[in-house]
Amino acid sequence: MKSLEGKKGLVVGIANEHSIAWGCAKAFHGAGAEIAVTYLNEKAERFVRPLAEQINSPIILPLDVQDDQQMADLFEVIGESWGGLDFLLHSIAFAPMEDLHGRVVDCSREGFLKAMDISCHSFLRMARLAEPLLKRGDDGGSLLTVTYYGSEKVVPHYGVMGPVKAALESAVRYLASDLGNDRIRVNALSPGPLMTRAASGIRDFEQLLAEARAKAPEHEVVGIDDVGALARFLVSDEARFITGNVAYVDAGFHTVL
Ligand code: 0WD
Repeated sequence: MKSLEGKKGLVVGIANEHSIAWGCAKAFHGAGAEIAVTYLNEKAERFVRPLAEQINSPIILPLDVQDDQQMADLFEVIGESWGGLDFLLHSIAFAPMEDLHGRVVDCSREGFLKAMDISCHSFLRMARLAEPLLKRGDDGGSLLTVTYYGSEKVVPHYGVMGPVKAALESAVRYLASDLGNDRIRVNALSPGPLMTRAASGIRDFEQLLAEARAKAPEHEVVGIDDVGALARFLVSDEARFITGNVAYVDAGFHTVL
């Protein structure tokens, strides 16, 4: 039997075939899970729908996490169609370019709040809506988000996303504590740098990739399938005692100076 056979999961954050969320969705599907997929807007739908169809997604819906009604509708459809949910992946981030490209000390209040809202608080909102659906299963369920090492150390040009990811990682620990009694597990994946649309907003990203390859103990950079493999394990029953973690998949980069 495949490790996720019979499980149902929601994947938020596929923009195109380079997205980390797509690597995870493929891994979940390959392990036997049924996957609901969202796309940000009409423009994104063009790229996301064909991918969702490749993995036979029975639920393909729009979701801009800033739109509370859209998020409520999504979870309602999931509840009606599936009667429950086993896991979800939140793989989204956003910061306005002018704030991302400046010094953190100059970041505007509006930019900071928007980055926090989309990249961090949206995970809490999703957890709250998912909670009653996850509780319907015998063994709780699992929530995953995606963070980056720039939360911990100052990474050139990561800017305001550093403090935002630090808040996200802390939120993971508090959510794990809040939801643990219901056996709902909460973890963050922390991949090394990967060339995606989100990454293209970071200045000198090529340099970050080169440095990761040069310094990481394994002298490699990871791909979306490597992140997918970790995500597949973390949402599986085999990971039932793993919660509140930041799980690195970065060829060891975070361990070296
Ligand atoms: O090196 C990297 N690429 C790393 C990314 C290393 C470590 C972590 N991450 C994180 C990112 O910070 C993010 O949290 O992984 C997550 C996924 O990012 P990604 O796969 O690198 O990037 P991408 O394929 O662009 O997916 C992020 C998507 C958005 O894409 P665009 O390109 O349109 O910004 O997040 C989605 C959107 O699809 N997104 C939203 N979804 C719903 N509502 C919203 C929103 N308001 N804003 C952005």
